[in-house]
Amino acid sequence: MRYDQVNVNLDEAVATVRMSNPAKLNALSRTMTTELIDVFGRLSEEEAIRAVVLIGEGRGFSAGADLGDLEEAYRRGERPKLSGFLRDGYNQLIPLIARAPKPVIAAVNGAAAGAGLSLALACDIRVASEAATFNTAFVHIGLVPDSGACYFLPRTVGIGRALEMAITGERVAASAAREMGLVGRVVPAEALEAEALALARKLAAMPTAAIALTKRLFREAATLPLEQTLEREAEGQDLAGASDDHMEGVLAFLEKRRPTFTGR
Ligand code: LHQ
Repeated sequence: MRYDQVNVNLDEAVATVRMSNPAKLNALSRTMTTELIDVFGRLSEEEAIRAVVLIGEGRGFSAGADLGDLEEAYRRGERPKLSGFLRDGYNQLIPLIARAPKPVIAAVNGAAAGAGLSLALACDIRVASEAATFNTAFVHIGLVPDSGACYFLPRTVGIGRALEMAITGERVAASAAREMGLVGRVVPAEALEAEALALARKLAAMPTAAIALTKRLFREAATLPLEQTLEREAEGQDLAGASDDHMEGVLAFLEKRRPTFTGR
């Protein structure tokens, strides 16, 4: 897989996806967004890949929409209708990440702003460098949060903190992000990639099908009443219970040995 602004490294069952436009802190140009859609589409389908790490090249994770893309229109005084831009771009990408049938880890190496923060939020686990910062940014250019931020941010940190972040647009440091549950762990900058990879390798050796079902159940449960959630869990347990990994997990436990999971 060769791209202009994304690098993909495959290492056994783990894929590392590196956004690569460091001069602009990996702002999401149309090119990068299109490439990420292609990458996540392929990685979702690829059964041999059982965990994905998303990281940025250089000192930024992603500064959100590449404001240079629309510069000419703005300079001409045009007020572009942005919905098409979103529908064709981020609105394709975000569900691909959130619904990927395998865990996706955001390794937040630096600034995550605007749609860059949304990208991190769409991932299942966020590991941050001590140098990472988080800001919704949208308000500073007179926009509303997009690319899933309205969905994921309140669900991740609660509506109070989410609104505070969205309305003030203030940058949140890694330690504060950890305290509010925006990221799960914070590690020294130089250890970030190794830590994220180690976590990805660990997850890639776990029951991938059960992880994929868990992701789906959690997303669905966010909008369902209890009884329907219980029913979805029961259906999910039928699927998980029929998996090779369920059989292997139970037998390994009974036989007091380490399980070998295939992801199926
Ligand atoms: C950038 C960007 C950037 C281009 C830094 N684009 N070059 C938007 C529009 C349309 C449709 C609908 O959806 C959206 C969704 C969105 O994502 S809106 C939000 C867009 N993002 C922002 O407004 C964030 C803008 N960036 C910043 O506020 C800062 O750069 C942050 C806080 C991310 C980092 O600050 P610093 O660490 O101080 O870095 P810097 O500002 O010096 O940036 C470094 C370079 O990156 C600089 O270029 P230069 O040539 O001067 O070195 C910036 O111009 C460039 N850059 N973000 N989004």
